[in-house]
Amino acid sequence: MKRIVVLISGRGSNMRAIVDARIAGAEIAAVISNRADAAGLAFAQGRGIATRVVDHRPFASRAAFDTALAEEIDAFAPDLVVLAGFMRVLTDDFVLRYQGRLLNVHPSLLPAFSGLDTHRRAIEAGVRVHGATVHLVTPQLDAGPIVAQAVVPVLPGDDPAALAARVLREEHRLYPQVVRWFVEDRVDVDRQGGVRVHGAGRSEQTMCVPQLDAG
Ligand code: NHR
Ligand code: GAR
Repeated sequence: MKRIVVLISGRGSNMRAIVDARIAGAEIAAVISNRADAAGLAFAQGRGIATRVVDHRPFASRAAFDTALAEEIDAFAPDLVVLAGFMRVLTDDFVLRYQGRLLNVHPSLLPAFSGLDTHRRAIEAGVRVHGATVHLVTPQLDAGPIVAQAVVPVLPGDDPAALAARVLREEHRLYPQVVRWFVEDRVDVDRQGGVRVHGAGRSEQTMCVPQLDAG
């Protein structure tokens, strides 16, 4: 059984998609939030999953917060740590501790629009396609090896909320699938940071969702 710890900060809909995917050979060992009011915590509790809160605010430094967070994580001895809407930048030491088994979903087609407020920035830039990226986390923000991406159109009249909702639907398909690949030990990263998934079709690592005539 592969043990997974999921880190959230809020709604937790990606965490929920991973839980609901009921990935064979995987156990969601814990859901940990840096915010006590994260809606995702109640969902996890309802499913009998252990939850923890490590509030970042009382800590004097990012390093001190990350040390406390790592202690909580390590108590669950995870094989995989999944960032799912987790909103704190992590220190190099934290990232290196989980290197190769730390995943994130980012709401853009990286390397475009790393950082925050991606949907508004995509609309303002006038890009015709946008999407989501699942990547391995490295010390440099949003720059780790890309495992899979999902593409959605930017449609006339989109506001950030409409575009975010279109992207989020694809995150919910993409992220559980990538977690499944890790659980099945099918992911290889080469020295250049290229990611190969054994036995996956091209359309699985590159999800294109044209829906160009959708509302
Ligand atoms: N940490 C490292 N080292 N590398 C990455 O690739 C990381 C990471 C931590 C989080 C998720 C990321 C995203 O997908 C992620 C990737 C938060 C911020 C941020 O600026 C940026 C990127 C991501 C998550 N957070 C503010 C901070 O001061 C706080 C913002 C808030 O609380 O709302 O940490 O986009
Ligand atoms: C998702 O769209 C995720 O990609 C994004 O926040 C949302 C979280 O939703 N992540 C980031 O912006 C990380 N900086 P969720 O809590 O419902 O999964």
